[in-house]
Amino acid sequence: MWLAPEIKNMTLGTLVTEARKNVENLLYLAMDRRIRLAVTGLNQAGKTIFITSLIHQLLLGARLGGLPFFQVVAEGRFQGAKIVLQPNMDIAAFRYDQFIQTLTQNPSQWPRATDGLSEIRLAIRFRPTGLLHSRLRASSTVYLDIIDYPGEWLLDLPLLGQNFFQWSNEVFTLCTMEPRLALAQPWLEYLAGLDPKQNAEEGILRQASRLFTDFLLACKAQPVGLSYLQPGRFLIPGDLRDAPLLTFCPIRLNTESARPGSLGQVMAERFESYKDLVVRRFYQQHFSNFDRQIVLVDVLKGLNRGPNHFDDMSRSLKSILKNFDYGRSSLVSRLFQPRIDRLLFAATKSDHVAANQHSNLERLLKRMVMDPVNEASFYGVAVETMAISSVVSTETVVKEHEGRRLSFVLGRPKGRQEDVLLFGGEIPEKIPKAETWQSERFNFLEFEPRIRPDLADDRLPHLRLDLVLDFLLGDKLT
Ligand SMILES: Nc1nc2c(ncn2[C@@H]2O[C@H](COP(=O)(O)OP(=O)(O)OP(=O)(O)O)[C@@H](O)[C@H]2O)c(=O)[nH]1
Ligand SMILES: [Mg+2]
Repeated sequence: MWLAPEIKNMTLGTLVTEARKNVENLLYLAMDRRIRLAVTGLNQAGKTIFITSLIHQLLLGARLGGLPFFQVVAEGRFQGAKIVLQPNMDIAAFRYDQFIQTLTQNPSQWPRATDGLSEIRLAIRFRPTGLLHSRLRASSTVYLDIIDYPGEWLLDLPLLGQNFFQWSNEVFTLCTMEPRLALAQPWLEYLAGLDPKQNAEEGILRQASRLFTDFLLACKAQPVGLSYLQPGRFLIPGDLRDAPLLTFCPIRLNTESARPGSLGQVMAERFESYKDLVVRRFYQQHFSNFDRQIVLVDVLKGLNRGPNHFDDMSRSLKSILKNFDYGRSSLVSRLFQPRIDRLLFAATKSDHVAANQHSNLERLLKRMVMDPVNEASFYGVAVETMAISSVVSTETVVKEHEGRRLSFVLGRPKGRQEDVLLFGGEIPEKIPKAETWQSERFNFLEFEPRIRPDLADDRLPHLRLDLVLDFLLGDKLT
């Protein structure tokens, strides 16, 4: 009898556990009781802090009056939330406990950048609305599944729609413009000495991919900070460091095919293997079947870095979003092909600017994501945009200055020892034209977390996470 290799290697016990897990998941799905939330964002957009604060607000904030606009809470129907056993045995647990500890210790710190995949499942218990429901069941439970991952890996998704020839051409085109042009020189010079038709040798492959990786890392590093960088595992290899899968780079091929055993052909082969074994697998296992999505965007960082970077960030977001399935969801489609039917774009870290700037921040984000919003709305998806803050680390202080009332931000900028009062500047409501975007036009600072251990009310302060929860989950908690 033919058995898939992954089944052959399982013991009876594991098979039973897997089967039970699948039946359980199917049951929750059928009862519309399982929600897979896609938390999408480029690196450092604020995913880990958002997930941490979201969990914290559900576990604690709801009871402490921290979610006034989350209807299920406002209506007194929220009974509580709990972290429960996660669905997959082979994925690291999202370390909520560690992240909260890092944030609330004295001095408080932000958790480090993520370097692998992790997941968490929350059970949310509530009293359903409506007479019929209330008589049948005193309470209902919804399971919320969330995964966290390094933002760099997201940029691999667009590779699925390209072959090696197309991808190489795209990279070379991008490298004709600054800041990539200068940073790519050592790699491009090495490539100039190679012929794609020559025999492939491991030493050459390794050196070419090392120089290409150095180029990607230089593009990512401050102060350059580009986003559209692929393949993602070259930046955060996880357990694939030095694997042949990560030992290739774009090369100038004149045609889409090359002689077997040649440098060009081996590079193309490795690129395809990378797509199959890393990207497709990751996509199928973890990036499909979402019901709801929040896209976190660090708009302020984009503004700080200038027009080229802003475009780079927008391009990255657009090409990532093309890889998700959007559409109105019915019970049948939920079972066989779940689709995202609610999509929220959120400008993160809005506490970096004074409260009177938040509406402009939201308007600017709306402009940035106009195309994906139109596309999703066309398919019947409910779409929203908001300016949020997962963990508020500043205060807005209004002061008279030369006869005008101005809003300032009070907080401890990153790397500083004491609080400072800053006039953060104004956020444009439209994307500024490149010619009016002089250097240093925007300089929004980043802040250290500011969680006062003496606060009687010991929940993390946030901005609009209750509205986020209501939009993303509210209709499932009725
Ligand atoms: N002030 C403020 N800063 C925030 C907030 N959320 C995130 N940050 C800042 O943004 C940084 C990145 O946040 P993370 O949540 O680690 O970002 P990420 O998207 O998980 O990043 P990767 O793991 O690299 O993909 C943090 O270290 C903080 O400096 C917020 O709500 N307020
Ligand atoms: Mg992270």
